[in-house]
Amino acid sequence: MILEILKTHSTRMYKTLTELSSPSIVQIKETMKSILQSNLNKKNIDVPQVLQEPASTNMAVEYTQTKVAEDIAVLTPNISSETVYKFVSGGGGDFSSKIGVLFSGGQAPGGHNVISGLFDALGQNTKQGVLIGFLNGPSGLVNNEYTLITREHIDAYKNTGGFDLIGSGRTKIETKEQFQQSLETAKEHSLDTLVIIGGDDSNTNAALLANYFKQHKQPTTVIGVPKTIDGDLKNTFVETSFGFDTATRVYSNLISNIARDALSAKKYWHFIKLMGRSASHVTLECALQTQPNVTIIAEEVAERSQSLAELVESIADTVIKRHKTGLNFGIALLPEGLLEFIPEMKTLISEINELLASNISLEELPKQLTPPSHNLFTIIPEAIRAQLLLDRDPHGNVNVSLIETDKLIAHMVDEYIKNNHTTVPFSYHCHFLGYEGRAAFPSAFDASYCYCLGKTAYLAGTQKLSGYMVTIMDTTKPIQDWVPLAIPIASLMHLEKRHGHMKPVIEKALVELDQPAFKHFEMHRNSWKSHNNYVFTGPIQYFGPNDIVWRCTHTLHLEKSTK
Ligand code: FBP
Repeated sequence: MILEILKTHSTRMYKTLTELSSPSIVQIKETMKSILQSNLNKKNIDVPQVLQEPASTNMAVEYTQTKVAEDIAVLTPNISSETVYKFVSGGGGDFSSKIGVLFSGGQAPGGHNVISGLFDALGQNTKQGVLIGFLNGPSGLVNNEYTLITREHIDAYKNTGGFDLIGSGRTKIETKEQFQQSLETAKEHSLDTLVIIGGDDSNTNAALLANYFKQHKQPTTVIGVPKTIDGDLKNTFVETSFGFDTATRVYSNLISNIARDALSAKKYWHFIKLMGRSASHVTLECALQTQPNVTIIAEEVAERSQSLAELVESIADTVIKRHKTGLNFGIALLPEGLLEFIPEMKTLISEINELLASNISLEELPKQLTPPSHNLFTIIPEAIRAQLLLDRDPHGNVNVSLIETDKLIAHMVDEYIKNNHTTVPFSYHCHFLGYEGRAAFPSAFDASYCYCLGKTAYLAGTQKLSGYMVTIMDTTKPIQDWVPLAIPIASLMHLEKRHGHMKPVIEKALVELDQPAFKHFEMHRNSWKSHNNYVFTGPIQYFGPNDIVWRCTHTLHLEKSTK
């Protein structure tokens, strides 16, 4: 079938069948697979009834109405529908036969299942279907670099983590040329549907592309899929982004292993920084799963306008109190984005950014800081000061995510104790948990959720819902009761200042302090501080009793059970 497609398909990039295969598929031979991978590749995934049926027997009906902000509607006039759709049996849509798909941004477990769901839906609806994977993120679309996805790929990648089947990237489609080149790629392949699997920025890109395609009469339907381990792409209709469940379970297993080591050795404090570029959802979820002694939630620090010194003192206070009851060890969780939520630190970082932009020398820079920022700069350990000055992001700004917050805080707690409580023994280790969780085999939840998202993306394409994001509601219920939806991406967007310019973006969902997950944590954290209430979660289980294999996150469970 592939050779036939090749003959009829555009030849700009297609050469031979061998060249078409991405290198990774050639490498994945059965002998190279772990026993777990072989079994997971073969594992079936349940879907609700509506996603089992061919697209020709499904239709989208109104679920509810939402709102698109006026300033966003002006910027995206071609995709400003305010109807949220639900997919149900009956009626019938068209079917898409040429679909393009790409990953955008950081890896998140389950991505390959979105592609598997798309592939299976495509195969179920047409024998002539082509699924084109654009390589290494949005740049693959812009530069028309791609591979054809085949049954062989799906059989080797189903239920695996990572994005290595087609790769990912962080290119943003921003310039006129990039939009036009993307349109040319869509036209060249006669794409019926383009599926963009990404986070807030990537889904914003999906909406802007959809708007551009419509404006230029390009009939490709653009659909977004909510991905990010950070968990900050969620709203009334998106209960969770995919990957959050698996990543937090991987981290929780590692945290609880460290906790058990601490409990055995009784001599170390462990400072563990957890990924999550801005929001603290990952840290909060891991705290709920493992019950460590100290957990810092960045959104709370901002709410209380805590200074770095106050934060350090509050952690040292727990160290000292535990020491008084004979416990000279503990576990502290810190979110990756913490520094930007400490008001004085945020000011310091923005002053450094402005000075860096003025091309001032690094020796001169500290002298030009305002007195409060200068004071703060001087109490920060030297290694961290160097990171503040030397590590830059692509825009030339301080690369906050590279700053070793765990070391900064642990070092300052150490200094504080040495200066004020000389008799308290304090030894510490620092850890950063991030990449360990982004490419793990997806949990049963993420595997099913993602496969359903892929199938729903196919349906949304057949219904021509361009500029929509697919999502699944009621995921704490049995799979048969899951509700596949499509929501207008424009309704999630607002204008925000980014690098000095107002841009339409999807607002990141931060941890809300009045919501059930934080409230539950707040209610229990004092007892976790003084006792050893660690919960040892163990690794993710993929086979076995349902109550071990099948769990949703504490965050989702708490949010849904209090509604
Ligand atoms: P996405 O928002 O693209 O899903 O990526 C999230 C993330 O995993 C953050 O938690 C982390 O700060 C960042 O990616 C790391 O980025 P990189 O992979 O470029 O090092």
